[in-house]
Amino acid sequence: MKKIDKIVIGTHNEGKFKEISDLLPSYIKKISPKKLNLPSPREIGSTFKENSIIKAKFFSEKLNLICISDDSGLEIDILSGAPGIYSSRWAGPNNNFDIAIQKVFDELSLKNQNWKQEKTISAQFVCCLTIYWPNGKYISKTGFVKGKIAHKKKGKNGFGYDPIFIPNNYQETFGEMNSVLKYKIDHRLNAFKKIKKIFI
Ligand code: ITT
Repeated sequence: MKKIDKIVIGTHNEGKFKEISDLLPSYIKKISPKKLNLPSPREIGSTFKENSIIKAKFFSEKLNLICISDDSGLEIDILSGAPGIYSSRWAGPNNNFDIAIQKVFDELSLKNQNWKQEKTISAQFVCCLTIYWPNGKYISKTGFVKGKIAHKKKGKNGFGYDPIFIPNNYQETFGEMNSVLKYKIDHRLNAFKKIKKIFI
């Protein structure tokens, strides 16, 4: 297979763009659809995998280039996996994660008023990465990181739900954690490990 020397990172999310850029070899030229003013496709899939393929196919076809895309989110066990594929949508049209995180707390309180006193609120971050080639070939792989929901927001690092997610075997939230450490244990790395041979 021809070595990949240029790739579209098919996301409008700057946190994801940076993390995926750092996972890829430095010699690969990384292209941002946001910088090209390309809008995102509608995420009409019902799984992370379907939405990840929709994004990768869309940007690959628009630019006639190989694209890697990510569909990801937070699944909370006692909320039956919500927000799940709606993780981004819980933040509303202005992508406000104060709103999304408040919604998580409100939904947990609706389920159980005493959720802070009860046992651990287990959750996981999920990420499906898809690499899509202009000839229509693609590969999709999913990775996870398990953890629990913090009782309040903590930390200013990262993005999205990072301030309320404490990964298993750690005491601090992803929002408090140094990004170098987060990148070594998270769902995106675990998905990437399953496809990285493509880049070797
Ligand atoms: P693109 O579709 O343009 O990639 P998006 O942010 O809308 O950007 P998703 O539809 O995949 O992406 O939504 C994923 C959401 O899940 C994202 O907005 C975050 O809120 C959350 N999320 C995913 N990975 C995360 C991480 O590592 N840390 C914190 N939140 C994360």
